[in-house]
Amino acid sequence: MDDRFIIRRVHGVQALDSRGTPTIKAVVETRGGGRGYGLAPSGASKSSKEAVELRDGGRRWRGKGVSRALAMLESIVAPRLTGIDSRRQDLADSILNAVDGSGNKSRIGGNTTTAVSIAVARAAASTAGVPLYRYLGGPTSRLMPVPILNVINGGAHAGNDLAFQEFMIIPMGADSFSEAMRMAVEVYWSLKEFLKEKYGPVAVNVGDEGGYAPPMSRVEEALEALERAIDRSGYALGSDFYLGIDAAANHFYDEASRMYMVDGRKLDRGALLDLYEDLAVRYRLVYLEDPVHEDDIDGYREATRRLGHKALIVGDDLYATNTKLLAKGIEAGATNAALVKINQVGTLTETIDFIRMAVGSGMRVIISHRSGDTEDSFIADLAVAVEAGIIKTGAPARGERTSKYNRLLEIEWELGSEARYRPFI
Ligand code: 2PG
Ligand code: MG
Repeated sequence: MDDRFIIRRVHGVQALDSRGTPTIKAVVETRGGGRGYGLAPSGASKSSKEAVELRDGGRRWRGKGVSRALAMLESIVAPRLTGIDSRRQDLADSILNAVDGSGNKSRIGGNTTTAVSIAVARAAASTAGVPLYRYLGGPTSRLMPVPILNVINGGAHAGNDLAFQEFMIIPMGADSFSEAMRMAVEVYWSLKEFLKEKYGPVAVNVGDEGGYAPPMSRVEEALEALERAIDRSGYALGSDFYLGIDAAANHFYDEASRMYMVDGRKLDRGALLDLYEDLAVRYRLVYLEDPVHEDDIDGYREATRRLGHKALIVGDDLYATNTKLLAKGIEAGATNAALVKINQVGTLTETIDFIRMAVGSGMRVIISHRSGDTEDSFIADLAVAVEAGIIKTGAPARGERTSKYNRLLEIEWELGSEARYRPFI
């Protein structure tokens, strides 16, 4: 047995995410001198079905401290992981689930399990002396993801009146990842100029994911601005670029009236789907995430029926990276794509199981950041490892977003002529 891979130490320190909220950084060391870390991100527009973050409550950090989670990590998790082979990700993750025992990670915290699970994978890759995407994906992984960049923020991520949460540009016409990033950044800059001219300097303040948060109140204004920015940069909407939306519809759904509040109007589900259909044609939307409330699986199916032939209809809050929820979605024909966020489920093994199930059913998968994220670039390696072909990780601004893009640029350089880039629609 190769005991270089044996875990000799696991510990955690408190870190901060991009909103200043405490999070966990786990560190795993192996006997062979390998070392891996992992940082847990944190969402703002969460699904009700996500793994539960363990927070202290009380006054300090306004209740958001992680000292209890760190204590659990040191006292319960570390002793159980010490001595196992770091390449046994399945074993490490099943130990995390066993010591948690709650079914939704609420005892030791999904923030704890996410950080530790990532750290185990990195420790094994570092012991083996191979890049993380190679360790996770093997020698054949070479597909770089198409980036979906959220450049106008609304909903729960910004202080404006836009109902939809994310307005995204998709540099589909590029022939490599690095070209895609150049094109996207040029549009991001043109957008800044356009917004400044039209709405004044206040319009180019950025939201949680690095996109601008202009004082707009109608969703069409945001799409119009993206179209103008693409045009100004000398690109064509519908070939070089396409557009995408994460509606995050939970956040503008009114439970009492069962209506959606968009642009100052109350829309029932049918009218909301009509709006998407109209916008999809006019603004070349090929990506629509969480178009309806997370409990309305029929609504997702209806969106897929109406728009699925030309756009990815993506389940985020609907699935919460959970295979049980995905199985229901597959059975119902709810979506043709699924978003993947490791901290929604809390371990890497469960995340990979989710990806396998989704891809096996014919869905596309999109590897995603969280609105509260960190400098940990794990999802960049994951996207290449599983050849997801699509990543969603914010605007090309703010370090917690650029860390993912910069890691992908590095991976593409490492892959050299082996690297591939493919439009997804
Ligand atoms: C989403 C995400 C990431 P949050 O809804 O897709 O963009 O936001 O992390 O706040 O859930
Ligand atoms: Mg979402």
